[in-house]
Amino acid sequence: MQTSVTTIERFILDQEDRYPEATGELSNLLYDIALAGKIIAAAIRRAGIANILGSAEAQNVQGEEQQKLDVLANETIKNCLSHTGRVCVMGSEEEEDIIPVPQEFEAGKYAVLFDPLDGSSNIDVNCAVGTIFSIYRRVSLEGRGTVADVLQPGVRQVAAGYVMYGSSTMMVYTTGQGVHGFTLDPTIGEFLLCAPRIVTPRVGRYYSVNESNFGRWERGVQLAVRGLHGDRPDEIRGKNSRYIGSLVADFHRNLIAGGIFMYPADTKNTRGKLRLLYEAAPMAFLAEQAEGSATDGMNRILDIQPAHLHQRTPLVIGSRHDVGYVADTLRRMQIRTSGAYTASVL
Ligand code: AHM
Ligand code: MG
Repeated sequence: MQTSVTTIERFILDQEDRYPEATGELSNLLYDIALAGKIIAAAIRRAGIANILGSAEAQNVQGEEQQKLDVLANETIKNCLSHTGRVCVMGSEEEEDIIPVPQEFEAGKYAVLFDPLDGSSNIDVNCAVGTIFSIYRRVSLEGRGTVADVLQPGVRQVAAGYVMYGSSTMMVYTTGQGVHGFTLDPTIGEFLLCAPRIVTPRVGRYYSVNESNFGRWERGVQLAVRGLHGDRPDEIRGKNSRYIGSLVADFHRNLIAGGIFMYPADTKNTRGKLRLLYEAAPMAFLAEQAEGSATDGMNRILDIQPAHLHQRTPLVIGSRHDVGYVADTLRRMQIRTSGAYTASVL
């Protein structure tokens, strides 16, 4: 039996030791999120037995049906973060407005955005789901946080990550010094370091996209996906298809094995489906820190200035070479349709 292990707490503290100016607040905030992840993981594991699956009466702000576990996960994260004095304001996929910390608690210097349980439609078929989080330093000077604290471009994130509830529970995060992965050992209730400094392959093995939307995509996207199929061997080597429909799980697989995940805009979701602030931006921070990249097709996700909390964006994310291929294809099509491109790309 292995007796020397690195817990997430020790790893975070060791990293912080390298920065004499660090106050420990961000470390503690990450540890608060890890605790929320453990509580949510325990609830998910019990879900089938306790028969608490199924829809709550409410719908969320996007008009989608909420699962009971979405509500539980949302409340758990708020409870774990509100009282610590480290956070001034939160934003959640499950709540229409920003969530300033309640008056009875001290307001801290961080703004936290989260998707409490992404991919929740997968829960009742026992597939992996996840919690996604994104942390910014506040920009307002005092008091409860404001909307300006959460509407910051992804490039200003100080930390981001996810907890994946799969065959095991994993927490993966970055504070801008690489991406690190931890597996929850349920016997001791601790996240243990299992993947320090994850680097994603430059060229991926997989492509992940909901192809039932093919007929609703613009032509450039259709061309790019055909290339990923292997129809354009002069441009890119064909890849294998993998799609769960759970961003955290699809992203995680591609991060480790190499691949590209896309959720482009289509005629139904004209601005894309995924949300910029608590889905695309944190994943983009992780992808870049793992030497991959993330765009909305052509532009870097981390540079987008958000206009509102639940803003959507197209997302193309993963292995650097493959994300670049999609951007090149879209650019070529754009030039072509504007008349400036003469060579055939079809
Ligand atoms: P959710 O936040 O309502 O759970 O939806 C987000 C999920 C992502 O996890 C996943 O990538 C995407 O929706 C799948 O969408 P689709 O079923 O249209 O392929
Ligand atoms: Mg979501």
